[in-house]
Amino acid sequence: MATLNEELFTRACRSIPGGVNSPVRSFQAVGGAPFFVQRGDGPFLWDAEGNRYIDYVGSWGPAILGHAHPRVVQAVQEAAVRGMSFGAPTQAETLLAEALVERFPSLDQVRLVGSGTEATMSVIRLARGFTGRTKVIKFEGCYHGHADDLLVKAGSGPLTLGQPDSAGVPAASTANTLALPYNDLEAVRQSFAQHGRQIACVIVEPIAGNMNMVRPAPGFLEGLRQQCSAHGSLLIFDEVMTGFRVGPTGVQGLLDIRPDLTTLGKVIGGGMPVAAFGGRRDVMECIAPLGPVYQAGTLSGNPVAVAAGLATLEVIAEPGFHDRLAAQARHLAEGLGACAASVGWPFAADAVGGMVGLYFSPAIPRNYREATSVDLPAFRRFFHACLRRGVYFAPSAFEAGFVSITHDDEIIEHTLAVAESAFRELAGHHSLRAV
Ligand code: HOZ
Repeated sequence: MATLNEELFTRACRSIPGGVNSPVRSFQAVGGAPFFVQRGDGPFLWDAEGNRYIDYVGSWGPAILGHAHPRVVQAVQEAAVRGMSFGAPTQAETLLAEALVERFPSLDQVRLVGSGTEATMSVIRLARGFTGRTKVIKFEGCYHGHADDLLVKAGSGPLTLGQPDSAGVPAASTANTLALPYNDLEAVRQSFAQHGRQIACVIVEPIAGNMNMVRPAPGFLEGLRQQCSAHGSLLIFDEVMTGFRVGPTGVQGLLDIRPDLTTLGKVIGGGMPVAAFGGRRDVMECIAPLGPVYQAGTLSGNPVAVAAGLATLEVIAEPGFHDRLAAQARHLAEGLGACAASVGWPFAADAVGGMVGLYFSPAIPRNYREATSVDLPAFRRFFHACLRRGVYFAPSAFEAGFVSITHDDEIIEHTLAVAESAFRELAGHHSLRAV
């Protein structure tokens, strides 16, 4: 007999393609039906059947304070009673813009939009408009939203579904996109040598989080900065995932590198649809109404969403927030490594700030090729073994994991006990198969 979650999924599939409004949620990569969330609180989710899960997806990054944080909920309620959307400026938008500009030294100005995809597609148009050039360098396995010209060797959902290049994207849309291997500075140098002054920008996830988490090699981002400056191209850090997540000023703050332009999202909306792009004043002033690069949106800077973002940024600005978050994520990553080692399973884990990587491979991957060479069947079995025991990791081997400030030591210890028995189940299954 079908469970309630299965029934809800079957029903959803009748009116929504694949039953979901974003593909990775469908569990297609891990098998089975997704659970339907009824509510969330702190580190927990409850599904429609009343099962509770410790959540390491965290809405794919925004839930840095855990679910339904009281200050965020209050801010949203207070904003909602004043009106949901005006399509006219509100002061709260300026406050959020100021909060971003104050914290990120590379941002002279920002524009608020509704999603990370809008931010990245707008920033590419801006880079092209400002430089008068057409070519864009991106990196294999990086995901910059689902705009046509960026769906080339893309990570996240396209990679999870085995379609890193999407159907429906005309060749002409990607003709000017150069996809290079992540962490390969030599390939970047060659590309600049070949295409020289045609390259408008280099866009990079400065810590990749959409082919699992992959750190930049020492000198890689510095090399990108140097190449862009030498050739008059703009360097864009896509910090939709990493901004406020790996530290208070993103990867650029951790490594002290100043990109020309930055995209932000996820945390800055506190769980509501807010994203932003920003950077050098001379570049940002090319956007309409000041300049010729057009960009707009009815729900951009939506007052209710902005209220959630502002409340979230206030809480994470409290002293010691990111140190605590990072310690919790490290506890998880080190503990998972120890659990796997205790049964001799080839596994590695890593953490930066509140972001974690779980790799079903003996070493931490450094690029798309290594990230996609992991043991997918083992990942799937581990995922389901954890889920059955009430721990929800991302249903894809190609997504980062996220810890919130509410994932305290007790929650992490409980997770590790679950992971230990999941690894034991994996090892038992393996030795049974070997018999
Ligand atoms: N592509 C998103 C993660 N990197 C998933 C978004 C979602 O399903 O909500």
